[in-house]
Amino acid sequence: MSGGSEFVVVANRLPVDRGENGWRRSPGGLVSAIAPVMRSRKGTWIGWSGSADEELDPFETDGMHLFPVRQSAEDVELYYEGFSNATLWPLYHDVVAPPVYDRAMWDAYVRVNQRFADAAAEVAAEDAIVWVQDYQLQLVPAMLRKLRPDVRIGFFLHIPFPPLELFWQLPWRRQILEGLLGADLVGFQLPGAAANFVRLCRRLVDARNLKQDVFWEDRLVRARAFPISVDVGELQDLIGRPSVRERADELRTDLDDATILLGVDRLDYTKGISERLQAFGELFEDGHLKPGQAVFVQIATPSRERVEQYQLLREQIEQQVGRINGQYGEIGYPVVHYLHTSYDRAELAALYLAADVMVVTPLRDGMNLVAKEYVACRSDMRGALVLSEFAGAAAELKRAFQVNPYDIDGLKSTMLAALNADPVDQSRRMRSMRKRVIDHDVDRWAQDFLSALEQPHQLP
Ligand code: ADQ
Repeated sequence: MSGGSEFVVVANRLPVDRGENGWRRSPGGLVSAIAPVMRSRKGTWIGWSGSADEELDPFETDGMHLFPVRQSAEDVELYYEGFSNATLWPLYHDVVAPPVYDRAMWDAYVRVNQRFADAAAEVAAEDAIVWVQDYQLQLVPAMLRKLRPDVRIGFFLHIPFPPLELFWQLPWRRQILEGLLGADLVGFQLPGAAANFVRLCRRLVDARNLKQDVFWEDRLVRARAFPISVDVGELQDLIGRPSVRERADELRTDLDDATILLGVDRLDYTKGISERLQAFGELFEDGHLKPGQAVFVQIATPSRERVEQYQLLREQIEQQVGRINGQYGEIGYPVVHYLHTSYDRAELAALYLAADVMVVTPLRDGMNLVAKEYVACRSDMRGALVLSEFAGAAAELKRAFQVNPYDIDGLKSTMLAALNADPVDQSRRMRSMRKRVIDHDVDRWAQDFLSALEQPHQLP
């Protein structure tokens, strides 16, 4: 049986949040890049509403058809907090925390992926394009192909894809790989991740390949890199607003015109928050900085708060901030301002405008949109970006002050270099990074992926 949508997006979450006056489109580049495609192609977005045990009928909002998939509280615990965020997330991020291998979590992952695949099979029109998003849904491509061999299936992984030596740990490695191989096109952030995938296909399931084309069960599966980006138009609009500029000035005044270093992250152990705070604290200890002269503003969005590793991280960061302020701050001059909260886009844009140095130091990150957002906001060609070599964005933002976040001395000297860079150097670097981000925004990412997916697809 086929439904009526020629274009279907399948993602763990629906692209909407519940506000006081009903549903609102979620902020973020992915939604704004896909929304126009959804409208022009009669698209449907399949996903979870964010509340457990909620039974919702399909509905329409902002010109998008939404098809909710129900999740029980147990599914949320085992499939989402469990297999997705306690197993796959750490495993795919270089095992920076130990992954949990639990059979009940795996069973829930299979069950929930099947529910998403069934929903996609129900709503997709004959020969539809179905675009599956991210690590929570890696089994959906093969499950959907079984139900609906007529549809064209794309999959995009937003996080890193690990090298074979790490992926091999996963007790269900073959099932995950075969799940992905159900797609016609498997997209990654970086060419290295696509290469990891192809190597795994050869070693784990004996697939043949020609460069990044994999031949599997009489089909061609293409692996390609599509580095994701930001909605440059939205950010340009925000920084053009007088209210945002006034807010940036106000932030600078509130911080006594100190030099501002800024971190903006989900509170996640992959983001390297603790390493950057340690390095910053030591700059005071060494006498390179004085209280009142420089401040670190760390914004940390609450994230995955029911997963144990995240609770531990929160305690660790809060203690560390307390220690640094206790040791190096003075009355009226804390050296770190830590805010555990989520902000709206306008406030974030004001923070980006106010920050002299943006510090993005993940231990591993698929891309990292914060780095690109900062660059997109600095049309004044000011500001400096300190960027981890282990963020996907480092492959494109070559003129950032790049750093190995595990190297605390390296972090210290790189932060100092960024703080002391002369305006001409800053502006040269910013100009080159902006060119890349403006030319490769999130619309281009979506178009590149979809045109590759729609290319003729015969076996040679
Ligand atoms: P994330 O790990 O969530 O994304 P990132 O790419 O930096 O990381 O995106 C975070 C987004 O949330 C940004 O748009 C940022 O502005 C926003 N944000 C962060 N803190 C916020 C706060 N306090 N208030 C409001 N908004 C905040 C995953 C992968 C990344 C990949 C993206 C997209 O882990 O590697 O870049 O998906 O593919």
